[in-house]
Amino acid sequence: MPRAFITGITGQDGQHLAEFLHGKGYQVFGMIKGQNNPRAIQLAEEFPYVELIPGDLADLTSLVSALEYAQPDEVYNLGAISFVAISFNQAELTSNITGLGVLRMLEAIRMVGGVQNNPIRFYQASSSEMFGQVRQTPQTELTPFHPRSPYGCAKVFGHNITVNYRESYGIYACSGILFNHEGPRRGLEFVTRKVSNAVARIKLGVQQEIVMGNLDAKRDWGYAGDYVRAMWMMLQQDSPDDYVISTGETHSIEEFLTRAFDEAGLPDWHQFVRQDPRFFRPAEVDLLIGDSSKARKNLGWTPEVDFPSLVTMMVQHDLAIETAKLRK
Ligand code: GDR
Repeated sequence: MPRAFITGITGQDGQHLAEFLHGKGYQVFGMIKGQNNPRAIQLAEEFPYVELIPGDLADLTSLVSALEYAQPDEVYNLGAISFVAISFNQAELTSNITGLGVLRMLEAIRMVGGVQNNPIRFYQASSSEMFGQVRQTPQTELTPFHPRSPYGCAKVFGHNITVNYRESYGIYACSGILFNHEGPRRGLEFVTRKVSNAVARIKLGVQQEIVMGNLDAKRDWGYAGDYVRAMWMMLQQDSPDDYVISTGETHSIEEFLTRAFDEAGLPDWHQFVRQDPRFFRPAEVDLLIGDSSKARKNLGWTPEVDFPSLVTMMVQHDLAIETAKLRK
């Protein structure tokens, strides 16, 4: 039975990946931080097959212990302070966890190594936020980085140190440059889920408006379930490499709003949306669109859920859960 160790197990991608790897016959270990973490209880109920191990990306010793215990074949580093907006207020913490956390994990892998002739394979969750103020469109693995937030800067460090440890020590380390990926498990702080959830609540009469930031930004939005498949595929190749994972389409926040309101059968969104400066960021990433032809060619990866289906999936999910809450 292959063994996988996941950091960021409580997040959207951690959950999708645990489910996917379990389906492939893996024994799945998830790292959980903090004392009495309330998400651990929730996770144990929903994913009883995941064995939780205490550890923290800020603490190298805990990472070494966790790897020694799990003895994984594959490590997926999805743990991060992942909300771009908060990284402006907590820049040092973000740099420590999202950036230096990658270095600590690579050092732990160097120390623990893996069983002989079967070295640990490492996946780093890199991000399209590294492209920031984009230097070319669409963005590929070779597009220069110009991050626009402390989060983006930390991800650039994580990406570069992953490449460096691969080149310096021969670690099987891959960096997946994933563009935005969404779904019903997305946290409510991210724009797509904020909208799908608010739309459901407006439809049911329990919310009156949505307060938002910049509606002009454009993102290449895919479905998280499709994207975790790409992570696994990267670690099954003969040699490690870096890959852009994206749909190749871009849509504005306004387009997302239009589709989401439409899906719920609500009138024009303009009358329900108010903009507030507190949701604007000190520096914005205006346009992202990825060219994932390398992943499509080398890994045989293709996304299965398109933009309209993604919006439908998220709005219908939120309508169902918000309706169930009302019935309680
Ligand atoms: P992003 O995702 O920053 O692209 O990073 P997010 O959904 O937070 O923002 C997308 C865009 O929407 C604009 N926006 C708002 N965003 C939020 N969250 N709330 C609002 O009210 C709002 N109004 C407008 C933002 O300004 C932005 O332009 C995500 C994260 O998952 C990262 O961790 C990941 O690396 C990248 O995607 C790929």
